Amino acid sequence: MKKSALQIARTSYEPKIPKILKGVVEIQENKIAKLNSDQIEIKKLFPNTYGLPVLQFVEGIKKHTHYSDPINVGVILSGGQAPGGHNVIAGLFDSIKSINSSSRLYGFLMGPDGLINHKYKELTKNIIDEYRNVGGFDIIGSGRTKLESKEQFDEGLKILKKLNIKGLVIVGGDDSNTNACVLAEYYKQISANIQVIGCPKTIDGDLKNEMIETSFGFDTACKVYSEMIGNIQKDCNSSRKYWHFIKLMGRSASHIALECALQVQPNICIISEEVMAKNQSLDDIVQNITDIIIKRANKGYNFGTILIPEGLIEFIPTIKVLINELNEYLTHHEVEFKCIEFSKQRDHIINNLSKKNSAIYKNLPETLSRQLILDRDPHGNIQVSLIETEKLLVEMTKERLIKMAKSGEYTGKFTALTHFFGYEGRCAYPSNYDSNYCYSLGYVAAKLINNKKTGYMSAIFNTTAPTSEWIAGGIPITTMMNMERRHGEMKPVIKKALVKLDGAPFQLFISQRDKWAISTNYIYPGPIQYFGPSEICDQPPKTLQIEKGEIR
Ligand code: FBP
Repeated sequence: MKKSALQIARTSYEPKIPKILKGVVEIQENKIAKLNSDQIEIKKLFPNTYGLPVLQFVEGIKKHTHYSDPINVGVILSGGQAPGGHNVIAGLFDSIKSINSSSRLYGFLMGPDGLINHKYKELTKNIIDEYRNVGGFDIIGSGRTKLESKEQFDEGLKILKKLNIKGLVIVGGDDSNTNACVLAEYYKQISANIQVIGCPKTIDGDLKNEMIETSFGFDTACKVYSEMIGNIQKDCNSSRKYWHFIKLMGRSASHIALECALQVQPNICIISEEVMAKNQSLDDIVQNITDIIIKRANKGYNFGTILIPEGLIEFIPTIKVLINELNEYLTHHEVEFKCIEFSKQRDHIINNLSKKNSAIYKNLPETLSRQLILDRDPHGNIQVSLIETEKLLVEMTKERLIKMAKSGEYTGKFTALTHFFGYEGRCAYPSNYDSNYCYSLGYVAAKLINNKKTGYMSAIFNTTAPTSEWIAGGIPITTMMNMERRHGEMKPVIKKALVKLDGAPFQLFISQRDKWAISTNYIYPGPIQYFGPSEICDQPPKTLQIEKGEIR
């Protein structure tokens, strides 16, 4: 396979790891500061993995390990791609080899399916070396199958036993780490002697809490999108004739939109969590957009940029209630609904929803109403990447501006272009931050297995400090769980971290946004740099730095 110059250069980059991981470590057990709600139910569902302490690796005097024999480990990449996944695997590989050079690493192919269907490959040094610091999940592929039934767990166990695997690492987002915890609990309950460790992945940035600073891939994806938005801003400030409506990935929370807004200073950035808190309707959102377009037009600026979080539609309170009813209806009438002709599906839904939701659904633009009944993902989530919110907002804005032009309230010129940035960033070459972070996460996962831990998520903290000072450990997954309604049933799931409206990043954004809206204050971040001065190449995400009070 022909390689680009950067690919060659990146595969030989040596990720920096925390100093603590280089020497002899011992494990310190710390108490959990704060627990989520629903603890009684979680305790009942996870009797074997509930109530574990938070772990931190500290300098040790003597080797504190349980396996001196070779240790075989399996790995699964689950869910959407995120830059750095290959480095988790590389860190895992190097770590088990450092324990015993005869240890083996097996990758299950195409996500959890590989475990259930016994499709795997051994990851040898030659294979690993090809993928170091390179984006994508193609070393073993990824998938979204939900690991949830006893039959799946038992099938998995057969192959894990056959390969003499002691530990399984599941690299995934909130749903996949929830599955990792369920699997850990089951294997513990049946004394299978297999440990399960999760790894926090998702570009969406919504797998974070007091103990997980960020999910991997968020940094790189936001840097890629910010570069592209910056380029668009340069273009629109040059030609001064287009409004760019840019939808950004982030299935639920608006972390990506907020991070990009802080990096590029657009004219408008919608934050879904604010829309929900203010109980805004689709019309309110369009009203805000048109107000700014008119103000800019009055200054002669018939151009601008608008960032739209992918998950917006689910945060508009009335639509959220409608989606909940649609989810329940489609779960319980899946077979019947699939038999209905496409042209009749919309009317069928209108006739089967409650009166209030039926009226809301009927009044939605037809394209949106059809997109809301598309297939859910295996975890029961609506696939918001298929909903064209950016186009919907352009249409509604245009309609309103035409009306206002007729009444003489608007005299500007409105030409809009739409973009959706999501897949463009998910497989980018990981930034140095993600390369180092992911390699360390993988390295730690192996150490947790080596110390007989199960039901933990591999964790690295203090990541805005120089890498050598990063702190490493493990977080019990059950501490992140609460009960939520999924597929019409209450299930234990890891709580998604939404943008905190009282948090420093959002507060900084709102203190600046009126200025950014009317005048033109664009920032052009440029492409990710991999080689060069540290202040250009090694910057952590801006939101994280603001959260820690390092940027005000
Ligand atoms: P994960 O939560 O699995 O990391 O995936 C996140 C994401 O990239 C979302 O931002 C997006 O809505 C979704 O995946 C798209 O899913 P798919 O890859 O199945 O099209």
